[in-house]
This record gives sequence, C-alpha cells and structure tokens, in this order.
Amino acid sequence: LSFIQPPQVAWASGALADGPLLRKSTRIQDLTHVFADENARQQLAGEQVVYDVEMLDTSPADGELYTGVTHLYPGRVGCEYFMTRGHFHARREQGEVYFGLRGTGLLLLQTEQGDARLEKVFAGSVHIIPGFTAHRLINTGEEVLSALAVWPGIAGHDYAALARGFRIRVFEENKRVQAKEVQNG
Ligand code: PAN
Ligand code: ZN
Repeated sequence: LSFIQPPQVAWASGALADGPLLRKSTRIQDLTHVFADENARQQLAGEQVVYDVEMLDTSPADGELYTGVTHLYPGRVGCEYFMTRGHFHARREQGEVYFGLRGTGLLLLQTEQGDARLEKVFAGSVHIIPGFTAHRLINTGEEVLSALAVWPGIAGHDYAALARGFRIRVFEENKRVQAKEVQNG
C-alpha cells in the first residue's frame, strides 16, 4: 500500500499546498461602503488587495467541511483597520472554527440580536464561532494576519444581512487600537 500525501498548511505563513486550491482576492474596489469613511476608501488604489482567501477544493455536500486560509493585509481606510467584509452563514445555525496562524488582530463576532464582541487573534489562537453568529477578521498589526478556517460546506454566506455594518468598528487613534460601538455601522 502507498501512503496518500495530504494537503499541507505551512503554520508559519499559512500557505496551503499540495491540493487543488481555489483562490479569491478581495480588493479596495470590492469593498464599497464596508468602511466607515467611504471617501477615504475612494482615495485608495482600487486594485489594492485587502485580503486573499485560499481554499481546498473539496465537496460542498451535506456533512462535508471546507478548509481555507485568509491572508488579511495590514493597512487602514482612513483610521479604520483593514478587515474582511464579514458575514452570517446563509444556514444560520452552522458554526465555524478559526485558528490564528500569524500576525495580530481581532475577530469580531455579532449575534442576530446585535450583541458584538471581540476576540484577540494571534498565532495559535483558537476561535469557536457558534451558529447564528456573524464574523469578521480585523488586522490591527503591521504584519499579514493569516487565519485557518474550517466550516461546513452547506453553511453558505449571507453578506447582505450586515451590509450596513457591524455594531463595533476598530480604529487606530493616537497609535493605539480603539474599538468603538456604532449605530448600524
Ligand atoms: C472565511 C471567510 C474569509 C473571507 O473563509 O469567508 O475570511 O471573509 P468574507 O467571506 O467575509 O469576505 C469564512 O468565514 N468562511 O465561512
Ligand atoms: Zn464564515
């Protein structure tokens, strides 16, 4: 019998290898109205990549799991740190696990009732995202923030439900990380 070579994640960089991969880049031009300061966003180069997602190309069938790595680059739109768009799962009850690989940041979690909280993300951090909970990564550091995620293939993404924003936004003010509660983004 031969031994199967599985896909591999390089823990230090988050690079996925040795499997069929899907890749998606999200750029400044894709993130209309995601950041508080829309004018500041328009001043930035639209082509600039805010985050890359690499995913194993595995089955989406009921009971199967997806595995992906998000690389969220350092930067700000105005004073607001670069972040992912963020979403609920279309199948609201489906959870997810994130593992911090490198860099420093925050995972913003928000329930359907609008209760929001922030977890620190760092190499080795483990984040249990329960069902019915929207999630967004925020890079508050000066390095790339990379996180590994595992989620059900059937979960799907609902971006529209929070298109007006999460209840918390995170800014750099006086060289410090400041989280602020806001009304409807
Ligand atoms: C992650 C996210 C990834 C990109 O794989 O999809 O970090 O964030 P957005 O999807 O919000 O743009 C995940 O949570 N999947 O369910
Ligand atoms: Zn998700």
